[in-house]
Amino acid sequence: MVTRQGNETLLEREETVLKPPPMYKVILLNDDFTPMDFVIFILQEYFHKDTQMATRIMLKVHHEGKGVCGIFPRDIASTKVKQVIRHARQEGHPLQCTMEEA
Ligand code: TYC
Repeated sequence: MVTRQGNETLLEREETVLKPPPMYKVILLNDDFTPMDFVIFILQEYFHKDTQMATRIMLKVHHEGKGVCGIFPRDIASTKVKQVIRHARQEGHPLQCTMEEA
């Protein structure tokens, strides 16, 4: 960006002008079939939650229909969604995972 003060022209460094990258919430959705223990395992394995926090998030999803697992840049969020769905399907569970801009 260029600003003028009297006769002087100031050029700001580019990083101070660029917006931070958009961030995305990774969201787990409830269903009637995926075992609670598997959802807790997913939250520990892919989102680095301890047992207490993983259990808390799983129960929130179970009771309220959805819950946030974490907030990441777009590529990382997208990779996590794919990894979670692939792992769930490998185990025969219908667990759904999605992302939305934070
Ligand atoms: N509702 C599931 C059950 O009763 C548990 C569950 C929790 C499933 C969270 C999915 O994202 C989920 N076994």
